[in-house]
Amino acid sequence: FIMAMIALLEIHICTSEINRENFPNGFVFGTASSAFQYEGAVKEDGRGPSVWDTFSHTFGKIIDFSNADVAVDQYHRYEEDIQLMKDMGVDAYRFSISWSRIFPNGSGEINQAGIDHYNKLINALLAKGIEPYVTIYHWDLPQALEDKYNGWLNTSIIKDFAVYAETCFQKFGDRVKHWITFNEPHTFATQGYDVGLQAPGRCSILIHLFCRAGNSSTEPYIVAHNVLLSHAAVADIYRKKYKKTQRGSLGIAFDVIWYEPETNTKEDIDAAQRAQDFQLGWFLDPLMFGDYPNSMRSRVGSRLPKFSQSEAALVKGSLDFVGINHYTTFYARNNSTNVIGTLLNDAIADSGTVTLPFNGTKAIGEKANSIWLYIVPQSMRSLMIYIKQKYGNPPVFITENGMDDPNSPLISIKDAQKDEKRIRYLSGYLSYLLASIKDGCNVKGYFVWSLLDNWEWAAGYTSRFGLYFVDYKDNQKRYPKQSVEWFKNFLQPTK
Ligand code: PSG
Repeated sequence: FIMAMIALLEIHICTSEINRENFPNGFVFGTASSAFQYEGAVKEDGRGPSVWDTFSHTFGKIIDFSNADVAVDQYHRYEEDIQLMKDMGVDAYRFSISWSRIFPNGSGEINQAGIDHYNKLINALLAKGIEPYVTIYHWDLPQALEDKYNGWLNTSIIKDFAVYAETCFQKFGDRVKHWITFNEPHTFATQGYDVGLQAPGRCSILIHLFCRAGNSSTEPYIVAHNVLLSHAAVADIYRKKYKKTQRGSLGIAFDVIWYEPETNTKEDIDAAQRAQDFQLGWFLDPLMFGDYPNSMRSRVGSRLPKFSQSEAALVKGSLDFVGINHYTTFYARNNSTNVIGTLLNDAIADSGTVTLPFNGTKAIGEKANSIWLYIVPQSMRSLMIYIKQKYGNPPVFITENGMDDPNSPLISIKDAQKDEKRIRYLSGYLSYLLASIKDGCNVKGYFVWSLLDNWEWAAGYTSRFGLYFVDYKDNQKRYPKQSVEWFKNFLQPTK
C-alpha cells in the first residue's frame, strides 16, 4: 500500500503543473548568460581581445560565419534586460565578467572602464532586487595570455587568474555573494584542446587537418589540471582574505550529460560510470576527494598530471557549492575495439566508451535543435541523486538548463514565439528537480539558459536558447516567447 501511495505521489509530482511555491523557501530562480555571448561592444572602453575574438574571426570556425562583435548588445542594453527579468519575477541573474575588460592584456594595468561597467550592471540588478551570480571565467581568455605563454597550458596562468579573480572580489565582492570561478572546464578542455572546435582551436587529431598546433592526447589533461589548481588558489585567497567580511561562496559550473547504460550488461553499466568519471569526476573527484578517479588514473597513465600532497590538500574541499549545467542524456556503451579512438589518439577516446543520444534503433528522447540536445527530463532527478550519493550531498545550483528552438535560424518571430516545446522542457526538468529535492537532494537554485537568444559559440546565431527572441535583422530587438509568460506564472503563481 505504501509503495502504491509513493508511486501515486510521484505521478502527481511529475505530471501536474508546478510553480515556485512547491519548492523550498529561499530556493533561487534565475536566468543565465555569459559575457562573450551577450555583450558585444568588443572594442569599447578599452576591452582587449580574447581568444574567442580571434577564433570567431578565423575563417571557417563558426557555422554561419558570424562573430560576436555585436552579439545581443547587452553591454549597452543591460537596463532594458534587467527590466525584462524584473517583469518575469526572477530572483537572480547569472552572468560572466569579461577578463579582458578588467585586464585588457590579461595581467598588469586594471582598466577602470571595465570595472565601472560591471559596477553599473551589478548596482542596476540590486536596485531591482535581482541577485548577481557571477561567473569569473566563461571561456574568454585574454588573447595576450594565449600569445604570451599558451594560456591554460602553462602554470603561469594560475597566478594571473588569481590576480584577476582577486580583483573581482575586491571591486565587486561587497555586493556579489555567489562566485562561479569557471564555466564548464570539461567543455573548454575537450572542445578547445582535443577536437579543436572551440577556442583556442588546438588539436592533433587527423594529422592536424583542422588545427595547426596541439596535442589531443595530453593538452586537455594539462588544461584541466591548471584549471583545478587555479580554482584552488582562488578559493584559498577568498577564504583567507575575503570570506569573513564578504560572506560569499564559491563554486564551479560543470557540464554534465547524464549517461544511461545502453544495455543492462555489466560492460555497459561500467561504461556509463566511466563516461561520468571522465566528465564530472575528472573535476569533482579532485575537488571532493583530492585526486582523479581511479578509472582515469589507470587509463590515462602518465599523461594524467599528478597533484603533489600540498596541491591535493588545497584542491580538496575548495568548493562551497556545485554548479551543474544539465541539458541532455546520452546512452553509454562499452567500446571494446576502440578503432576510432586508436586512430584519433585523443583524450576523449581514453574512457573507452561510446556515448551517443541514440542506440541502434531509437533516439533517447525528443530532439531539440542542437545535435547534442535530446530531451530526457527524468535524468535531472537521476543526476541529482547520483551527486547526493557519490559526493555526500553537497549544495547544488543548476547553473544552466534549457533548450534551443527547432528550425532556427530560419524560424520567423511568430513561430519562435510559440515555444510550447520549451515550456514542456522546462516544466519537465523542473518537476524532476523538485522530485529530487523531495528525495533529499540539497538543491538550492535553478537558472534557465538563457534569458535571450544569443551567440552560441561555434553555432553562431543558428541556435536560439532564449526565453526572449532576438531579431538580429532589426537592431537586436527583444520579443517575448510564450515561455516568458509561462515562467512569469511559475514565479508569481498568485499574481
Ligand atoms: C553544454 C552542454 C553540452 C553542450 C554544450 C554546452 N552538452 O551537454 O553536450 S555549452 C553551455 C555553455 C553555454 C552555452 C550553453 C548551450 O555554458 O555558454 O551557450 O551551454 O550550449
